Amino acid sequence: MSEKKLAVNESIKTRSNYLRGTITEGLADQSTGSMSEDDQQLLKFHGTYQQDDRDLRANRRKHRLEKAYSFMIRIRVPGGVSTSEQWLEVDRMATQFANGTIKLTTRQAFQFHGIIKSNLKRTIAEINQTALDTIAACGDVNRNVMCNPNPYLSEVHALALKAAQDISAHLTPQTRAYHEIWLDGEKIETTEQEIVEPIYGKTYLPRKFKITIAVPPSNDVDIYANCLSFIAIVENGKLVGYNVAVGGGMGSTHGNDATYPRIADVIGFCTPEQVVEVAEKIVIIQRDFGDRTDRKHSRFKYTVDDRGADWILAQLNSMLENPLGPVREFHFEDNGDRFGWVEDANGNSHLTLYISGGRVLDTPSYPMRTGLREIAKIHQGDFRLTANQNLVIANVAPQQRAEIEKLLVKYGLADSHQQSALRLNALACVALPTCGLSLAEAERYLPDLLTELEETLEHHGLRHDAITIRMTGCPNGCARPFISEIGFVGRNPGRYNVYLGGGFAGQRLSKLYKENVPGGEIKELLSPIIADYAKTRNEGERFGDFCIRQGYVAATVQGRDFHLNIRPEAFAAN
Ligand code: SRM
Ligand code: SF4
Repeated sequence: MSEKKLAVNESIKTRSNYLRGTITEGLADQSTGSMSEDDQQLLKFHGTYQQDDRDLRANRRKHRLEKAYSFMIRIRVPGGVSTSEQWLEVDRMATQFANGTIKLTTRQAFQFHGIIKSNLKRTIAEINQTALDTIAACGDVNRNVMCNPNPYLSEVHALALKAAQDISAHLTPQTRAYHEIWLDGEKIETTEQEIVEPIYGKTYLPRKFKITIAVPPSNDVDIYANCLSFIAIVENGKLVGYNVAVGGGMGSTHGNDATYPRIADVIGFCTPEQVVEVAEKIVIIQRDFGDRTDRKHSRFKYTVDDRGADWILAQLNSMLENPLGPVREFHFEDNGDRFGWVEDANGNSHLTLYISGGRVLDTPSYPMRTGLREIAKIHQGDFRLTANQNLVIANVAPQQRAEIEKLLVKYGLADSHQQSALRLNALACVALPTCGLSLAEAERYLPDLLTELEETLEHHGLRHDAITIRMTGCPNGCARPFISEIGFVGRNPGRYNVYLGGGFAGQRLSKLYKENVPGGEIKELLSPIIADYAKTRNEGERFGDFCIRQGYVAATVQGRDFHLNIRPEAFAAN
């Protein structure tokens, strides 16, 4: 049998000399705002994507102008924790180099949009001066490691955050290319024999890799959507270790049933001391057994499905000094954020603010960014980015709280979470105008759709009932729509596939309810189901569970079933 050809990206990585490519030369070329195709792939490993403003495409084409190229920069924030000083610097750079906004992502990172090529190197250098970085924020490597954002609430959270930071540091690429290109680091020649990347090797991973740590009962980091997750197990108030979950992921492609979202399998239990070792070995398994021929089949979730979770466990155990133990009991209640103030055992307070779409910006009626800047100037605690695109002003000392509360009122932030439970549990990915892959709007459209749906919910007395609702501009699933109770996924401009039946704690995949629905018809489509829910739900029954019990959709038990048992009416012509 002939060997399958490797994916093009594999040869780009091989030729790149550990991610150098011709990035330095490309940055110096002032004749264009773009970079070469190969370097665009390599730039991702350095934390930046070439994009263009899609709102301007048609006009620029008409005037025979190059696309309006610019770069997105993703800043890694392991566990989502940033200091006030870092917040102020990110805020400054958002004005100086980017489009005046800070994007809080669904993986607890910062993003800048709209950086032009001539500012790229300086921006990345200045990010590094703040003790943050962008390496491995994107690319075929381990990405930003997530962790529940409220570590001060207990000793366990603090330990989980430390574990996330340790994993992140251990799996950061070792190549000096990053320092050479962006930080004017000295070029050190390496010999053929030297091991530059002890974990990744020359061709890194077949595809992106994602890790998270959760402390039950909160699954606010969506462990079931990650390649590898650790679930903290607490016995008698003490962290005794972590359950290990493998093979979660969201990305899929419309019309290609070989691609599908997948819920992670919980395969065993490790001690706190084993966490970094387990992460390293799982990454090595994916490095060696992941599919490098087809990038649509190269995520770890497919390695897990192709070989079986039992095989992954056996392989892992053969590589560990001590094998994993049996899975311990755990329970997740939800995957949302807890808004408002909470106080911890030390007397410090933490305030979770609702940030629509994770977009921190000023508008005439809501100077949110200015308010956060003024708070950062005096706040002695830190800022925590949540995986639901929200923000925690964390660790506020008792003597500072009144002063911070005054600023919250002054800038309109105090009421940020006075929203319907639907809105507080809603997520939208970036989509247009910056995302080159989006088929429809998400961040710019969801708030209006929520306003329409709120009318229906209020009408049925459901304003305070939490229902998770997520929208993405395409099926890559950046806002994890396939595990929400209601999911909208861009199909065509202005049209969405509507999914129902996801688990309230992110523990179950949804199912297609109706394909290619115009945005303007979504309220009409969902209103009868919402009315039925208000009338006939069981005590405490969640919307996703209800949709399955009432037969609106079949339950999706595992990723491979995602495209099965869809009602024929779901495909009726629109
Ligand atoms: Fe994502 C690609 C934005 C979280 C699955 N994602 C992209 C790109 C870079 C588009 C591109 O490749 O050209 C988007 C840039 C848009 C822009 O203009 O900023 C993009 N993804 C985002 C963010 C910013 C969405 C947000 O609104 O917060 C999130 C940044 C996270 C971070 O800080 O690292 C983001 N992306 C996710 C998640 C959620 C998660 O990780 O928990 C997923 C689903 C989980 C998963 O990985 O399976 C996700 N993004 C993808 C995929 C599909 C991968 C696949 O398995 O097929 C792509 C496309 C790709 O890789 O080819 C993608
Ligand atoms: Fe872009 Fe699709 Fe991700 Fe949304 S889900 S940010 S449209 S790649």
